[in-house]
Amino acid sequence: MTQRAPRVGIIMGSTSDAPTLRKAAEMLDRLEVPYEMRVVSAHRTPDLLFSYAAEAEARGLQVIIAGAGGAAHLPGMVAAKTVLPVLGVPILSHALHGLDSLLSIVQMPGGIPVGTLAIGDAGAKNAALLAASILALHDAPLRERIKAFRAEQTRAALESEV
Ligand code: RP5
Repeated sequence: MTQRAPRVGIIMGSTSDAPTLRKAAEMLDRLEVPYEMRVVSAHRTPDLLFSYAAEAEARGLQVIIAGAGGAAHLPGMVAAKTVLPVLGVPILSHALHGLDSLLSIVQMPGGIPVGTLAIGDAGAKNAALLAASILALHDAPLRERIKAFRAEQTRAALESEV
């Protein structure tokens, strides 16, 4: 985690989600976007969920990435309490391989949006990239860092050997 004031809040329903959400943190580190990371559970700490979401904007957060698995209410409930963009990451659950997480997060009623990413690591990585793109609308140096990441990815793909 960087020393500067966090612009992105990464929250998750359980410490068991941390290996997935670390993919988001790693990408934000790479793009030099300051973030914070903590466990906020819709079911186990509902009062914390409400206060975290309600206070996020005033604390300076600009995007929230919320990862949860199973009956994954966290992203939707956070979105209900803030107008900040909320990006939902479905965790790869054991019982239903993340399909439960995905459907819980993606099927929001009209009026309260959650930008839902892919299940698991790819979703977490892309949530960070999407959060960075949102911030880069008003941050030209960050936009250049995202472009550099894309260029590096392209170069690696072109130079890869099978
Ligand atoms: C959800 O329940 C969490 O997001 C996690 O994916 C799932 C299981 O949590 P643990 O029982 O591993 O703490 O709330």
